[in-house]
Amino acid sequence: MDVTVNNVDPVASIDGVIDELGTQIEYGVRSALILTELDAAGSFTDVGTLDTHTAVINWGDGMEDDLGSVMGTIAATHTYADPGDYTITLTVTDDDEGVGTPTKGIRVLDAEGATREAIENLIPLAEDDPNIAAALDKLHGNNGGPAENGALDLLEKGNLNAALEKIKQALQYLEAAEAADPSLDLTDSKSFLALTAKSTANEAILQAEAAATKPNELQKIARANELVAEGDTLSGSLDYVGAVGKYQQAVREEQGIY
Ligand SMILES: [Ca+2]
Repeated sequence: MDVTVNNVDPVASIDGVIDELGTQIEYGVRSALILTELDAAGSFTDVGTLDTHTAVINWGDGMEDDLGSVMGTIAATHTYADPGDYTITLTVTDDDEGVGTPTKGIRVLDAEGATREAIENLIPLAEDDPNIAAALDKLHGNNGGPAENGALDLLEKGNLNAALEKIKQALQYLEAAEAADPSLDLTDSKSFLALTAKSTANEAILQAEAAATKPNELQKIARANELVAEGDTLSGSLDYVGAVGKYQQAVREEQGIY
């Protein structure tokens, strides 16, 4: 008697993508920032309990990571260089060439795009809250009127140091809003603005790296990278204002190099 044993494909899922501050990235809800790290987590099951598996994650930007042999869970890290909408595809393959290929769409923004998203998220909260309205004013400049000197305008003009000063001031107003209303939790907006500032600093460092030729310029870039790391430590302990101050210092180190 012939017995045919059919392989069953692995059932895989992308369980989440989180930014450096631990917030879930969800298309249309929370975007990611270029030049900051994202962690993707996945998992899979296979009714063929003796099957072995390999995994590849494709980030949708022309890059993929071969994760090799995997057992049940998947973890991978990626940094996007350019803004855009991307589809992340996880491919889990068993030893009989059965595959599971879940996908997840995400939006990745540059600092300007992220500032726009932060503004959109804060507008509904600003109506009855003067502190949030003041934060919006720092981000948008002239709050809804002709663009002037908000963070968004300054980023568009390439005045990164002044833009980060405005983001820092916006964060201070958001903290004042929370202090005035203990039921208010603006953590998502605050961490998003901190990552926006970090992305700005990293972009300045990249540009400086491309232009630097002199030893003192390379020294400044090294110092800027240290400042970004110091900022990361502060934002990790929820000191977003302090973190943006460090990212702003990092931007200032690069002034004159590019
Ligand atoms: Ca199988």
